[in-house]
Amino acid sequence: MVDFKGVISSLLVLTTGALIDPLPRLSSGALPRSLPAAFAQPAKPPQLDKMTVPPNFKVQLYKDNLPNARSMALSPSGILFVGTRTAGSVYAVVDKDKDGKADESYVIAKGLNMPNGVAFRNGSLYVAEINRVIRFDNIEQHLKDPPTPVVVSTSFPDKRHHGWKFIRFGPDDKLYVPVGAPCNVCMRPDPFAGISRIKPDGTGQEVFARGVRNTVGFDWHPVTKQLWFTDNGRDLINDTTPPDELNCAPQAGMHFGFPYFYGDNVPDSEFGPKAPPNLKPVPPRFPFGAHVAALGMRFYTGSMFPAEYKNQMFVALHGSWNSAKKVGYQVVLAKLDGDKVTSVTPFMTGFLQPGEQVIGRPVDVQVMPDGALLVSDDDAGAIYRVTYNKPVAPSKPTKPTAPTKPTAPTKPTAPTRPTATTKPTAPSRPTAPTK
Ligand SMILES: [Ca+2]
Ligand SMILES: [Ca+2]
Repeated sequence: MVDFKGVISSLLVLTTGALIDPLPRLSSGALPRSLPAAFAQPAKPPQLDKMTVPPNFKVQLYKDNLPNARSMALSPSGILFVGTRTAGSVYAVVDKDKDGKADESYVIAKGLNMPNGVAFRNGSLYVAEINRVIRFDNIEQHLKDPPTPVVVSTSFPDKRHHGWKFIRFGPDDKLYVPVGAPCNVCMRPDPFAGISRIKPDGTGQEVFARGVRNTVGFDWHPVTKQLWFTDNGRDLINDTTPPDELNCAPQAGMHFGFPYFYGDNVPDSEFGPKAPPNLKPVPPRFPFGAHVAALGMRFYTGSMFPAEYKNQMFVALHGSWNSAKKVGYQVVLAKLDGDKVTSVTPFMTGFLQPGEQVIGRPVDVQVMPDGALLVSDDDAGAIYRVTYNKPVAPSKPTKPTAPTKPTAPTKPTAPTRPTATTKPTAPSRPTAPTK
């Protein structure tokens, strides 16, 4: 629950780097440029008991009171950095005693312009706002007194529509920075509707992929190192068209269709005819439902979950905002066979309760060093931790019963089978002559 007494006091005292209690405010005491959604509409208390995961998995609370918690990035020392969209803040979350529950959180920055994207490299936290990327150096040692950020790049468009970013460093040590289409559907020049990348110092900006309407989550396959990313389909066709997409970009220079084609290269009624004649868009590897809002995704590289989860994808479906029937609102598991998606099944559900009651909206997922999976929820302002416990309980009892196995030796007593020979005694049936 949001502590409104705490809110009021924090209006006066909270400064950058302070412990969160519970809503960030400008040091002047004024509201940040972007009013936290959780303030205008108090964050919902996380309802763990309503979350459902497969057998032997468990959902616990990693951290609450993180208004508008969105994208996550983990430092090598295990500090979790969390970006926001409407709240304008960036948080650091620390599990000091490594017991799987965060103990401390800090406001690293506030009043930023939709700082949805966070990435970590060589001791520095990179944060993507709408039109720029900034960097907080040696941040792990300065959670309480974060440095003034270094401006890495200011060369991204300032359009707020789909302008918030998910960012990550790729295997090539470049920072991947998408720029969404500044519209529902429209044609715009580079770098709009694409994924750009820059060197860590901000130079060398180039477009890596085109025809991407708005990706808010991507990861590289742990083995093939190919980029996989989600993409949100356009609105205002109908409730079932077009699909959100799970795409793969094994190399630079590919085009993924937008705005000319969607899904399995279905031409958009308005923009399909305007497609460049030689365009060969790459169809999605998997079409999610329309409007599910596929956002954060990661390959599972941990060792806590069963082996079948290794190198498979978790994808957060944030949930629809304009579908007549609410869809999404869950974390799904996308399984691969080679580079083909073979199944997509619910993994964590319960965000959408009966009667279309929304109690949370998953945004991003993060695999922790111990193999647990974190899930951020910008509606509840919380981060959940999903763990797996081997079903040891049932196997133990069987062991004790093992002593009964000696009964197995009774099998050797199978020699009693010779009783089968008693069958021959069946001939004794002829005794039937008793007839
Ligand atoms: Ca702890
Ligand atoms: Ca596409």
